[in-house]
Amino acid sequence: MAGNRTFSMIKPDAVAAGNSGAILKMIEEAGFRIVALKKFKLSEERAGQFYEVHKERPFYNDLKKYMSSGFIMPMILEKENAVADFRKLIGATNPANAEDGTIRKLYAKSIEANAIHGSDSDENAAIEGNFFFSGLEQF
Ligand code: DGI
Repeated sequence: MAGNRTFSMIKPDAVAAGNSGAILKMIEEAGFRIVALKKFKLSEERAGQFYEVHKERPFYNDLKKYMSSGFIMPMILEKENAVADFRKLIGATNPANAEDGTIRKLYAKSIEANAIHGSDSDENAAIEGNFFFSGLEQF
């Protein structure tokens, strides 16, 4: 067994800044296997679906606009203890609070444009992976 899986997505600010390669390198060097990966733009509607849990929050409209403002790179990752280890690698939601050496500390621009997403539970990892990838793409 190669471990379990999490879902991640490099966000528009980091792709636009040319940091996707450096971020993928950090992910691989931290021991994650990239199971599936693609790059495209989300519509505002699809971005809103992805962040539906936040639909009552004051930042929801801005978040939808931001997440559809440029290319994103969704991916499925595999490693022992994938969800928790990946959250550690990316750091706190607000980069001002992220620890040194984390992806968000290095590359995030703000609490909204925070470079990368990482699922917060095994259940959400499966839901979010299925949102972006068909079963055929998840071997
Ligand atoms: O799981 P996380 O991405 O670390 O954080 P989350 O699930 O609480 O929030 C999802 C995204 O929503 C987060 O990556 C950026 C955005 N967000 C969260 N809190 C705020 C926010 N955006 C703004 N503008 N203000 C916030 O307080």
